[in-house]
Amino acid sequence: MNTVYFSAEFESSASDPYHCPSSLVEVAFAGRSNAGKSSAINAITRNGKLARTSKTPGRTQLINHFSLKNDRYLVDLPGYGYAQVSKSQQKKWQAAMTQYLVSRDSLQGLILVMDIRHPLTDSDWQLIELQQRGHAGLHILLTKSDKLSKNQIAKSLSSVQSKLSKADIEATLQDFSALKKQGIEDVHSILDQWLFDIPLPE
Ligand SMILES: Nc1nc2c(ncn2[C@@H]2O[C@H](COP(=O)(O)OP(=O)(O)O)[C@@H](O)[C@H]2O)c(=O)[nH]1
Ligand SMILES: [Mg+2]
Repeated sequence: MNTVYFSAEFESSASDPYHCPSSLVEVAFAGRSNAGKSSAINAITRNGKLARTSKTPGRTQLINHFSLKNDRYLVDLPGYGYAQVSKSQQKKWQAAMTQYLVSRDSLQGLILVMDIRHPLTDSDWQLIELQQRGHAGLHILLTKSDKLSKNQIAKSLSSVQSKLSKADIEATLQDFSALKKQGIEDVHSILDQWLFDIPLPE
């Protein structure tokens, strides 16, 4: 087990990609508001207070950087798909996400967090399209798996996998539960690959 994730520390909040810290290597987490993104980050870092979790959706509208060692970062992206967000805010989110996902050189991978009961909404697809335009890899967490039976989890995994394949999207996929602390090791090994197995830029 790589314990580096347990020492993650909050570094900065930015309202847009231009104000993000310069980073050598980072992996970002994205997902609909209330999907369970902050809870996933907290479970992965064993820090219940790192990314704020909330029962009220739509609160985190900033790009939050959490530092690991050697200029490696985990990044919490603003949530999306929250009905009460205005059109102009939606446009702003879209512009920021396009800039970040398509153009950020340090971005190695995107972890898309989706509620296992409501995967692949329109806004999830929108994000996948942006990821496809950039160079980062894609890993999908189907979270809140504690809400489903083993059988239902298997069905959801294969349904999402087949929709991605049909759309010609290359991604790795797993179920996850922040509540039951399930799937954490699998995320760690993806992060290990993306953050630490790559040659350092000169
Ligand atoms: N049952 C269950 N609830 C979860 C899980 N992860 C998050 N939640 C709940 O879902 C709500 C939204 O979680 P949060 O992490 O704040 O979502 P975010 O908006 O995507 O960051 C909170 O009430 C969490 O307690 C999980 O794995 N299982
Ligand atoms: Mg959150």
